[in-house]
Amino acid sequence: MQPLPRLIIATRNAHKTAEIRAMIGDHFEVLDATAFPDFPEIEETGSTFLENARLKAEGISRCVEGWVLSDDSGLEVDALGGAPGVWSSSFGGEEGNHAKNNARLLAEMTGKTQRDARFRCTMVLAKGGVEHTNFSGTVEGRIIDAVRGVLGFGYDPLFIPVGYEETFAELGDEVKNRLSHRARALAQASDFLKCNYLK
Ligand code: ITT
Repeated sequence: MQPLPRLIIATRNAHKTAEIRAMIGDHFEVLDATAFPDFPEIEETGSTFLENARLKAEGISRCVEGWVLSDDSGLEVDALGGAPGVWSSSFGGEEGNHAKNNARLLAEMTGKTQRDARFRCTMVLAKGGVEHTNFSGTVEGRIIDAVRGVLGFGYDPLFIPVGYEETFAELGDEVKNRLSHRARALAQASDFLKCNYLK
């Protein structure tokens, strides 16, 4: 049997990698930056998801052979003018602290009747330090007023996707990976790689 083509994900977020692997692991050997201790820490200085996704994909693809896929993602809440957006991972004051992020979101949403929100994911495919193409996906939903569920990560316990009555943290990966922002961006990236490069 042929070995699977390797796809490096420019992330240190194990939850993202697990979701991506669950969705395309039959077609690609999915590795992330945690498998390469020498990879640099990429500073996310962009002001859009695309700029940050580009920084991560281009930066990591300078250090490794083959295709690199980045994922910059976050939550946009209409009543907060699109916040936390690109600052989703540090909204609560401490990078990657999901409990603090959720606590701040709940505080900001207190008393708000407009609860519409969406997750957005932008992915960049790069090779040799150069972006080749990019893809985006969103999933619409609403923010509830107390955390529910223990599955997933980040803002999942506060987000109910349109058409459901449970949060992503209650629905779990099988449902989330069918309709999430990440699933929608990844389907395009995966089709692109399969059609153009992995014959
Ligand atoms: P990398 O930069 O290493 O990929 P990160 O977690 O810092 O990891 P981002 O800068 O893209 O990644 O920030 C993503 C944040 O957005 C994440 O920490 C969550 O707070 C939120 N987020 C993104 N996707 C999510 C999802 O599927 N479910 C819940 N929260 C999500």
